[in-house]
Amino acid sequence: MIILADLAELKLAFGDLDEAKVYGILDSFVANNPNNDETQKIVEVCQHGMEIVGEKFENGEYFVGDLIFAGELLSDSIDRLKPLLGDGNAVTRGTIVLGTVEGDIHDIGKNIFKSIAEAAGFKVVDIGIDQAPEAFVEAVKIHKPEIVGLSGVLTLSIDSMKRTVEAFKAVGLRNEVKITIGGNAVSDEACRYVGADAWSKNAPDSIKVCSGWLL
Ligand code: B12
Repeated sequence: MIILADLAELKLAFGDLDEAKVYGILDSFVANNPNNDETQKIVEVCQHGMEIVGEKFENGEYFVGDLIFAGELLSDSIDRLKPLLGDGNAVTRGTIVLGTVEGDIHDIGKNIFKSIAEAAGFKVVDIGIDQAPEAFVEAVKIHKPEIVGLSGVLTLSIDSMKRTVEAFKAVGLRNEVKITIGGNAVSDEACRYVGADAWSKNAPDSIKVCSGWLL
């Protein structure tokens, strides 16, 4: 069972970039063998901790080096939790081509989405960060996925996402795939502007949408 006070402490430890404390709390969670829902909750709390990091960066308390450290801390934390997110051996539900759009090098959220999608039984073809529209088109031609996931946290990434969707239209592939966008910058309005089918700032929720598309 996970304890709410520990979750609050985890979020603060993340915001403080207190590595020893973060790992200590995570190790005690893992020792209690949380179920998939509880593990997703823990992932969400780590993500909220990152929001504190973002605020401290904005008000000048943290610098880019701290962001890099925060990124590594979150990635290592997800690695510790990954075995609890599922065995990934379920029947393959479908394929998702995933990448961070052009101009954006953030990949922590993308990697979390990937881990959760794989745990839910999807095959994920991850084409990496800073990927041009043409790279997504090429990957779709090769892997023939049902779904394309575009990740991006910068405000500028919304325009890259739009260019990517337009590239699919230009080669007649837009109606062959469902497109979901995710990352800090997405919203309902951005989704309409981009021409995507769905958006989410929360990986577990978006996996439910992806699963619904394949029913
Ligand atoms: C860590 C970090 C970095 C690290 C990234 C390390 C890495 N490997 O990714 C480093 C240091 C490299 C970095 C660089 C920069 N960063 Co930065 N960074 C962050 C920070 C602190 C956290 C981002 C993050 O990982 N969040 C946690 C993840 C889990 O959240 P998420 O991405 O939203 O993902 C979740 C959902 O959105 C969803 N999701 C994500 N992807 C997908 C995809 C699909 C398909 C779906 C369905 C769902 C989904 O699921 C995830 C899990 O639930 C944010 C602050 C913040 N509060 O977000 C700033 C932030 C994003 N960075 C910012 C900036 C300005 C920069 C730099 C320009 C800094 C600089 N001066 O050089 C550069 C950008 C370089 C570039 N061209 O991309 C700004 C962006 C401002 C803006 N509005 O555009 C922010 C908001 C900080 C700030 N408040 O100013 N950054």
